[in-house]
Amino acid sequence: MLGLMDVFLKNDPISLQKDILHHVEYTVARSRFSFDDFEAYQALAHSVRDLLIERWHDTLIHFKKEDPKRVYFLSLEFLMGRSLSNIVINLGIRDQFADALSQLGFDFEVLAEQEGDACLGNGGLARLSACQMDSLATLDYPAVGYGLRYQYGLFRQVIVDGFQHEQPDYWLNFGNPWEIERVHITYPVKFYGTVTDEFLNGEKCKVWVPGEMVEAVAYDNPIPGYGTRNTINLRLWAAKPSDQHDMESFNTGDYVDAVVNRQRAESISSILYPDDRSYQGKELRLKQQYFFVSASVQDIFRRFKDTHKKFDEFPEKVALQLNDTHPSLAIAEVMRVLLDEEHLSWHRAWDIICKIFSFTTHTVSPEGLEKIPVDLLGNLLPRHLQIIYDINFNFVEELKKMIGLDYDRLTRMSIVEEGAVKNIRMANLSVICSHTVNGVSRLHSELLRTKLFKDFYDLWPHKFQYKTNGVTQRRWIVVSNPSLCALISKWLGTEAWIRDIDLLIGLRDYATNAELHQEWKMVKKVNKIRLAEYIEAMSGLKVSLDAMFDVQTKRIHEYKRQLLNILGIIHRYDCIKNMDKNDRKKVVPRVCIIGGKAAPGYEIAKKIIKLCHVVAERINNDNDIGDLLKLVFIPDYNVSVAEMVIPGADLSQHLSTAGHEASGTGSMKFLMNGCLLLATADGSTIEMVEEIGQDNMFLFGAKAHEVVALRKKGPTLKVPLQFSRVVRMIRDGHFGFEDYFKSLCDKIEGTSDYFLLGADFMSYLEAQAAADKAFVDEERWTKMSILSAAGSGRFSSDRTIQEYAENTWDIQPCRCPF
Ligand code: DL6
Repeated sequence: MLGLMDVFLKNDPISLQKDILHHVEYTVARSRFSFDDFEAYQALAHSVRDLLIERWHDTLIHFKKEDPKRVYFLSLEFLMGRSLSNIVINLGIRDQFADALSQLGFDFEVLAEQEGDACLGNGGLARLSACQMDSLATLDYPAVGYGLRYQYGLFRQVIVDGFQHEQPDYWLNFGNPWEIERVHITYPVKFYGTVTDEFLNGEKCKVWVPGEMVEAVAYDNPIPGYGTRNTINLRLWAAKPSDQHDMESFNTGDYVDAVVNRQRAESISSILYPDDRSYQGKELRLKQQYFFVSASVQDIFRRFKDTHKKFDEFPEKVALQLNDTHPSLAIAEVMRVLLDEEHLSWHRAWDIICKIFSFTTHTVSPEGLEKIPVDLLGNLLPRHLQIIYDINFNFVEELKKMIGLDYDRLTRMSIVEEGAVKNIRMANLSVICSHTVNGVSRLHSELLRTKLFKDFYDLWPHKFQYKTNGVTQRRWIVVSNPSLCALISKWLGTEAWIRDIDLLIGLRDYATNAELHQEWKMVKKVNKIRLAEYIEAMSGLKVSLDAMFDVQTKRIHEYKRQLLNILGIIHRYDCIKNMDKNDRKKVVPRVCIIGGKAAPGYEIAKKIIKLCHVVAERINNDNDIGDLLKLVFIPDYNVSVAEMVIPGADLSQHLSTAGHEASGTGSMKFLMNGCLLLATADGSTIEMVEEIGQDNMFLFGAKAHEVVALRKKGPTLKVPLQFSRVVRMIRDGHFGFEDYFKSLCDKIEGTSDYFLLGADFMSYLEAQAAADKAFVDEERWTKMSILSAAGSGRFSSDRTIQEYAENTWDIQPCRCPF
């Protein structure tokens, strides 16, 4: 019988159409003679999914046969966005499907737009996980991703009168063709209860008698690689009531209450926490963490035990990657299983732990490190708390032997934080139990070694590494910027760069080629038109294509300094207002675009969004200004919006106060798309400058090592008059809402200017002026743009993943035969 692959090898559009129509009729249950774009999308997605499943099965069978060491990537967040376009490109079948569809009277791009975003994550960390899954599959690594299948993803941002409102994102409303529900792959997950000592074969052992049980059901999401048959699994867990859940209530006769209680079990996987920086000891959050960790660990043990008897082989077959501290309960859980269920000695179990875990932190600030109140943990997971205490006891005893009775240091390094509220420090647990601790850029790693984890670095320097983040060029060029993709392939004479991004460097040879310049500018123009149309459709604002499209899109945070951008815009507006006609002719027109979500409880961030709107309102309606300056806030910034905004940007801003952005990945997407960067020397930007050269980026601001000294200067720190003037304009009600913005202004004046907006303001304005100057010199700008893309190869997640595989996980590719 012909497999679907054979159909493609024959490149047979009729078979494809038949297949799509079959799904229209039997999967979507619409008449094949009458179906709309959304139904066509659903049918198309199911046709593609059939292909995906074939490859996925082959890969899983191949992995099972070869039994390589696998990496298990544990992450509480995956920001996948849309899947269709990415999948057909990775499978190499986009054009065949597009042809087949056009003969049916449908446009592939229009159907792709029907898909909603899977927003199962907040920001950088979550999108990084998605990019890394793509690279793991493409590079043929035997990997499994594990996470949570939230019913409500990240909130939708709606702007009402300039204020952010949050609406629930029930993304599963219209079904999700990319997941496969595995009703037979379920595991019980236990909570609460008590721990007792019992004797087994004369040995004392711990028995955890849980007070609540919930079922974890697997939903598999196949992730195809590009240019390979390998298709790996992202397994997300959903919570369902267990048959044994709260049997007490049934027995006591309150049937309705008992059913309601059972439903409550589902709430564990119902909602994603919408704050990407702080997690206050919430029981539900802890339950989510343990729920996905417990199910994943059971799954990993089941797979291992299918083919292995001896646990000494465990580290040869299993690498467990902790994506930040969110999954770090896995350490206590693996220990518990080895001790209490597999009855290994503490010594053997601990030896295994130290060989299998690696930890990556995505945080710079000590306040960002997770802590769990001991009372909360002890109540929810009593046995795990005991294990963590035991790990800590052994660690502190060893530490005393190494460093003596240095109580300050012992206190700092302990997993347990004493105080009014006693806490478990999840980062300390992760560092102590992992063989490798990774930062996400060189600067981040330096900050980890000298500040955040200095005590640990002094003890175990060999544990500390870094892997500068990367993003996948499949999503961020091939899918989102098809014209640039075609242009790059044409000039490099090959599509091989899609798998081997180092080839992009070849563009340098044509950086001054007039023909490439023409084509490069044309591609940018096409993308600017698309973005301008989106802006008009969304806000009614018409923007000039001749203006510089200047973009800052990312989560709204004080440290990311969207406020600096807005103050700069007010300054620009103020200058233009005070110019005579002749000077106005020299102004470089700008369309300033800002976008991003503020965590629902983050008041200052919400005020920044409102300020952006009131300033936009004033500028955009000032006829005296015209096309010289426009300001647009793009609501509900997510992966698909990013795919449209990034290719259309001329300039992108990355303004974090140096030393506060662990890496930054948005900048990498802009760079790959030939967008020029205006940035501080922070996170991975420092490495970008090294790749593309200082002349091709607009760098400004204090360096990380200068920031501390500047802060110390405090009240004696002089801020420029220009800065005081724009803040005064806000305070004086130039844009209205002066009472509302008072606290925002208070935050950036005098000693309260923690993120140093005032100190960096002049340098920022100078960088902006340099960008203006470069923009009017088209040839120079285009050359800089080509060199930016050419030098972006190092920032592919393929490079990051290869480094993890070789230096952290010790895994080998395992390629499925075609
Ligand atoms: O490593 C991915 C990404 C970095 O690029 C950003 O610099 C960093 O802020 C971000 N962190 C988070 C919050 N995470 N936690 N925990 O998304 O990670």
